[in-house]
Parts: sequence; structure tokens; C-alpha cells
Amino acid sequence: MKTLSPLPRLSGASERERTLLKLALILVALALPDVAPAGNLAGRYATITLDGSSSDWQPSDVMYFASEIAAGAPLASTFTSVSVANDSSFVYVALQHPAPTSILDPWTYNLYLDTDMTSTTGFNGGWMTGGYDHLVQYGAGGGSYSAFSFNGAAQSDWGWNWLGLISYSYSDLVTEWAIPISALGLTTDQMRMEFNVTGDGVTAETWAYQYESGVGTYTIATVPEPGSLSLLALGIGALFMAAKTARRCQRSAGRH
Ligand SMILES: [Ca+2]
Repeated sequence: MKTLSPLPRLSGASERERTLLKLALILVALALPDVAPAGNLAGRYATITLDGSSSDWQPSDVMYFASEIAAGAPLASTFTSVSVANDSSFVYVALQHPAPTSILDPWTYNLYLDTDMTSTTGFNGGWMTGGYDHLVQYGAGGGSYSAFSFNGAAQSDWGWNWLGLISYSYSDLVTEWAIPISALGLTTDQMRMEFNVTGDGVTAETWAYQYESGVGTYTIATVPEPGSLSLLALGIGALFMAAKTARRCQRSAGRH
């Protein structure tokens, strides 16, 4: 089987030229940022049914893959993928777990949201510097499924104002949330999403992402445009109306 060479045009080049080019390619690779944003995701417009099933999610909805998640312990507390989608009213999140879990488990899932894409506003605790203006918490033995806004006097203060409840569903291996967009205070169509699992029962925290530089930005999907067929139909309709109007004008002009 023929393998594709990345340097097909260089088959005639000298050994020295090829070595120099390889060296240049290595230097270019080294110059790239060491931590590329892992989870940047342009959202898909979809209304997700909260049924603890991944059936209405698509592979392209994944924001953080297993390789981008600093997995924690116990196994039921962590997740192997995070998917996000939205419609006009909700941001939907799905967590895929490697072991059965439920809202009644003791730990807490935290979703920190930088909803103004500005690090100098919102919570910056510990090593976190992203400026998280909103927080979603879920779990804690079934006691928590809420959205909060940051109200700390200083960015390092743990201070949050309760905004409202989120909807959720879970089965053994899938947890789904519906977070009201109205509770997020988005200033643009983008927000940075940092996931963490902590609290009772957790022996190692889960992070997605584990470095601020890798925290993904989610871009809210807008209402889909009408399909090309209906646009075509609208276009034909407009032409028909224009032709009718023109004929009518001609007729009335002829009467004068
Ligand atoms: Ca912020």
C-alpha cells in the first residue's frame, strides 16, 4: 500500500536540502503553543431531551474528550467526555461516566463559566485565573442543581448569589443538564467552560481543563436559517409577485 509522503515534491531534492527542510518543520512545530485550547466548540442548535441517554447527542458535540480530561477518583465521580449544545432557551451539557453514578452520590459537579470572556471579572480562586462570573452546581447527595452568579467582594472570595434551578436527568452512565441561558448573563455569544468534580467522597478531583490556557470556549449556536429549498420557494414567490405587480402596472398604465 502506498503511503502519502508529506514531501512529495522533494523526491528529487538532495539529502542536505531534505534534512534542512525537516529541521525547519521541527522548529515550526516547537514554536507552536505548548497547550492548545482543548475544548473550543462552535455549538450545534438542538433541543435535547433530558432522558439520561446520549441518543440525541452527536459526536461533534463533544467539547472535552477523554484525553483532555484530568480524570479523578472514584471512577463514578469522573467523566470521559463532556458534550455541549444549545437552543434559544437552554445550554445543554452531557457527561459520559465510566461507572454508574446518580445525583444522590455525595460529590459535587462544578461548572465555572466566564460569561463575559474577561478574566478581570468573576471568581479567581486558587490557581484559577479565568474570571468565572457564573457557577452551576449539581450533586451533593441530591441537594444541588442550581445556577449562581459571582458576588464576591474580591475575585478570590468564594461568594455566589443563587439564581435558579437547572433541569437534569441521569441514568447510570450519562448525566444531562439544561441550564437556562437567561441565568448566564452572557455579554456575547461566547463563554469559557471549566468543569470540576470535588467534595465528599472525591479522592482525586476531575478537571476539564486542568490548565487555564486550555479551558474551552463555547460559541452559542443561533437559530438555524431556513433551508435552501424554502429560500428558493420564497425567491420564486417573490418573483411571481413582482411579475404580477408589473403586469398590473402595465395594464393600469395602458388604461390612461
Ligand atoms: Ca469574567
